[in-house]
Amino acid sequence: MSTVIKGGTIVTADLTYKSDVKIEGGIIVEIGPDLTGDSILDASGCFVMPGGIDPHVHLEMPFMGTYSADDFESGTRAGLAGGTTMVVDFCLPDPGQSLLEALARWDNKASRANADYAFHMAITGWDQRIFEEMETVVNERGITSFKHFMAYKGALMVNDDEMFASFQRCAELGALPLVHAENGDVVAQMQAKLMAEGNTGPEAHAYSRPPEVEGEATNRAIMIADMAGVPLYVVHVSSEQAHEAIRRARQKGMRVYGEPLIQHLTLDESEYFDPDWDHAARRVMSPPFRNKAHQDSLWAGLQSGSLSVVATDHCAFTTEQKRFGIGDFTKIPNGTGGLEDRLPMLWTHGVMTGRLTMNEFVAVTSTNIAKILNLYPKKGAVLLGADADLVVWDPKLTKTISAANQQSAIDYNVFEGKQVTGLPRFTLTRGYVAIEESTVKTREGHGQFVPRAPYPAVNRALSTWKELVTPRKVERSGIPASGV
Ligand code: DUC
Ligand code: ZN
Ligand code: ZN
Ligand code: ZN
Repeated sequence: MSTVIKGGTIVTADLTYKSDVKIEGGIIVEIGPDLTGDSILDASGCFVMPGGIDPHVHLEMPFMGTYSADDFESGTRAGLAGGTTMVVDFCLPDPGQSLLEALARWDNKASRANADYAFHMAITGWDQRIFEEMETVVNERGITSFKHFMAYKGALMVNDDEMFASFQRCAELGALPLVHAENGDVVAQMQAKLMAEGNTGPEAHAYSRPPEVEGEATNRAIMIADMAGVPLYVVHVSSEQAHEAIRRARQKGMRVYGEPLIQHLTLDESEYFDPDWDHAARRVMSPPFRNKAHQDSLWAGLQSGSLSVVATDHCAFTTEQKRFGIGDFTKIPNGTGGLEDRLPMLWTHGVMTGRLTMNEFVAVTSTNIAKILNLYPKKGAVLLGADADLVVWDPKLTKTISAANQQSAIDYNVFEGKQVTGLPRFTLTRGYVAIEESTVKTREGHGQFVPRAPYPAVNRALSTWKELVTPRKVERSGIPASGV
């Protein structure tokens, strides 16, 4: 059985050209004019692009005393409805739990996915067993990226010594460290002070995590990565301070990648001052939304290439869950949705406004992260032999975003009421048409785990950007006697 996507214009990170695409056995087998096949998908007036890859989601995540409400089934369904064909979730071991035991739990949860997925492994402590298990995680499980939380003191946070040890291990294994860069010690103090002063509402969340805590941690993580001789990926870059640190590192020749979120690009801090407690609490995430100047900085970063990827940090909680934090903003579960809306919002606010070209849109939603995570060209490409994870994008389709017609399991949407132009006519996951305009035909369990190869030690181009210093001992003829 073959399928031909007919009459569309292919848009990749590099090229825009008219061509048909033929799919068989879940992969792209032919690209060219006038192709024939067993079934035809009409792409006239549409752009045929690599499906979106969201490298930052938390599905059914145990966090802040509860679980995020979208699981791998509803989360990947939401993704497909919005043109996203692959997600990368964070495997989060419980305190003291073996990485491999945690992975077994994640394998089980993810078996319900409607689209392909990979994992990052979180490092939330440090000991000999973790050091040893990291090798198995990389070489036997194909998980080649490790996440470090510099915030969430007393829970997920790692200290600098743990982070440095893990970064060095990543360098040895050809793996990529990721950081959530906020200074968790400073945040904890700010939270305590705000609460003591009676600032208990969701607006205090933003005051407790100013741009400086993000800028400081980003700089620190970059310097520690440089010491370890490893590249670095900074998740949810929300401020000019963090972006500035990344720009400077890249300008010096370091492989540091920055990932802004669609939420930070399009929503601002005024949301936290809404008189409706629920409205504000539903938008509590870390880092918090910022002001217009920070947003402009993030857009500029995407345009100039100093920021590489647009993600969502999809971590959805219901209104009921958000209300755990009534009277104490530090207990509001952190996180918002976004999986279904990332591509339409970025197209509307990026491509339609002229801030991004269509090719840049494909780069930052799919191809760049496929390259960074060593998934390319299986994912993120319209090439012969690539997986047929494709979106047939209709630039004329419009809708008003609303919780009333979303796939996500939660009861609201942070983009509620926003009009978007540009939506999938079809979304294909390994050749299977999971979305046909507004008809959802997803298949639970269709999604497969995608293992990744480490970055080879013989070619340290990605693993090391500089020679590490080997300590040189000085032979001395005489050493003074100790003591007096
Ligand atoms: N930030 C969030 O808002 N939610 C999940 C984890 C995170 O770092
Ligand atoms: Zn984070
Ligand atoms: Zn509201
Ligand atoms: Zn996250």
